[in-house]
Amino acid sequence: MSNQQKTSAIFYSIILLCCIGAYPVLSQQKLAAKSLSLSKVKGVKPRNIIFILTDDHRYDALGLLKAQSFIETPNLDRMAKEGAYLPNAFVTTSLCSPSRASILTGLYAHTHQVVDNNNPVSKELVFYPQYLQKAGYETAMVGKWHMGGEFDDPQRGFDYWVSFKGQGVYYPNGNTLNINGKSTPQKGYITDELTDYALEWLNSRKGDKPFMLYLSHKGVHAEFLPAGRHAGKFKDHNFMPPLTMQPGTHQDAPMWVQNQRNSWHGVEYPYHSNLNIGEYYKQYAETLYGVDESVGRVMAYLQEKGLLESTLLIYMGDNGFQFGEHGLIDKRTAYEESMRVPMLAHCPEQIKPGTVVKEVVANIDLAPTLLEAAGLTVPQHMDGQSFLPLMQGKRTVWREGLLYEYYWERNFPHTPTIHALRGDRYKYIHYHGIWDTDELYDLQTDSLETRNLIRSEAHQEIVKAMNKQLFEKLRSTGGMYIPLYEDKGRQQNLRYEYGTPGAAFPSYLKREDTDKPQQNKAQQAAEDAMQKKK
Ligand SMILES: [Ca+2]
Repeated sequence: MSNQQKTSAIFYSIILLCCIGAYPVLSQQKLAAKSLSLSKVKGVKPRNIIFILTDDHRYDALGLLKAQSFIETPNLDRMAKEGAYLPNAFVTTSLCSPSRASILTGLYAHTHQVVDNNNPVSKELVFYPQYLQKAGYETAMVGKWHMGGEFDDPQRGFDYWVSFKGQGVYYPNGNTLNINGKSTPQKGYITDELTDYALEWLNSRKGDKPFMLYLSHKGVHAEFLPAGRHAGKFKDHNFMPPLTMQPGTHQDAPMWVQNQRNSWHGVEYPYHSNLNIGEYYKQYAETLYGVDESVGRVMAYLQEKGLLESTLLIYMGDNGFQFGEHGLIDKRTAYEESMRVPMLAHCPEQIKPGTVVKEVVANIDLAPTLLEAAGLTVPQHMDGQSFLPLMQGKRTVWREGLLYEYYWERNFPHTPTIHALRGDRYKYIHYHGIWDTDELYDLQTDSLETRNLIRSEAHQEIVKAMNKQLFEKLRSTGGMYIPLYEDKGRQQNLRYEYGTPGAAFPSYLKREDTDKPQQNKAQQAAEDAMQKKK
C-alpha cells in the first residue's frame, strides 16, 4: 500500500468511525471527569442552598393555580408570593431517574445516558454537589435518590446521606433507611421523617462553611398515601375530569395514544386495575399537602435561624403526571401535564417578591443555577443554563424551544421513543420506531393539545422548520442515536379484554387504488385469457 493509499484508508476509517459512533463518543467525552475545581466569580459570596425535589408533582397542582378547586399548597403559594414563580418549567425527560440525572449533571438524558429507572449510572458522571464540595460547601442528600436501580449507598458529592432503596415506602414496614452507610429502621411517615433528618442536619452543622441541602421527597409518587392527619382531607370534594379523558376529544391522535387508553398507563386499565382516577387525585392532593407542610417547616427553620433572607430555596417536581389527559395516566409523554413541573424559588436578598419568570426553564438548568448562586463559573460541558439572572430581573440571552426526549422502555411498551421541541407557541412531537403519526400543537389556541395540526396545510412550513430545528438541537448536543440497554424488570404490557380495541389505522395513510388491486386486475385478465384459450 502506498503512503497515499494508507492516508486514504486512515481517512476513510475515521469517517466510518465518525458515522457509526460519533455521537455516543461525543457524549462520553462530555461525561469524562473534569476538574472539580471551578473558578470563583469575584465578589460573589457563596450562598446557602436548599433544593427541594418532589416526585411526580405536576405543574398545576398548586393552590395558586387551583387546577382542581380543592387543591391546597399554602407554603408553596407563600414561596411564589415572597419569591419567584416559574410557570414555564419543564423536564427534558419525564421519568424519575433520567430527570434526576439531568438535575444533578445539567445534561440531557442522551448525554448522561440514564434513560431508564433500572440500569446503572456511569461512574464518569459529575454531580453538581461534587463541585460545591470542592469549593468548600457542606452538602447533604436526604431522601429519594432512585438512579441506577435498587440501592441506597452514599453517593459521591455528599457529606451527609439519608436515603432508601428505589421508590421507598410511605409507612415503615420493616424497611430501612441508609444513614451515612448505616442501615437504620424507618420510624414514621416518610415525608415527615425526611424533613426531620434534613432539619437535624442543618441544626447540627458547626463552623462557617456554606451549605447545600438536597431534600428529595418520596411524595408524591404513586401509590399515594397521605400522612394520617391528612387522610380523607379532600374526600368530599369533586374531581373535575380533564376534557381529553373522554374518547374522541383528541383530534388526529396517534394510534399509540388511543391504544394506551387500555393499558397499564391508560384510564381504562390503570395499573391493571379498576382504579378511580378522581379518588386517586384526591389522595395525590392529600399526600402533596404533607410535602407542602415540609416546605413550611424548612422555611420556618430558616426564619428562626435568621437565614430565610439569604438562603436560596428552590422547589421543583422531577416530572409531571397525567390524571386522564388524552385517556392516559402517569408520565413519559411529551404532553404538557407530563413534561411540565412546578418551580418556585425564594431568596429575598436576590429575588423580589412576586417575581414571575416567563421563560422556558428546565431540569438541565438547575445545576448551572445553583453553581452560579455558589459564586462558581458554570462548566462549559453542561447543556443547561443558569436562570438566576432571570429571577433577578436581568436580561439575558435565553433558549428558543426546549428539546424533549424519552426512550422506549420494554417494561412499559405503550409509549414510544419521543423527540419533541416545545416552543413558546408550537410544540412539535416526533416519534421513532413506530408506524404512526407525529404531532403539532398550537399551544396559544389549543393549550389542552386537542387538535393535532401535523397534516394541516397552513402549518406545513412550521412542521418543516421545527423538524429542522429539532434535529439541529439533537445533532449539536450529541443526541443522534438511540440508547439501548439489556432487559431488566417486569413488563407491564397487558390489555383489558373488554376495553377499547386497537386503534384504526389512520385513513390518510390508506389507499384504495394501490398497485396491488391493479396487479390483481391484470392477473385476473391473464387468467381469463388462459381460460379462453382452453
Ligand atoms: Ca418522578
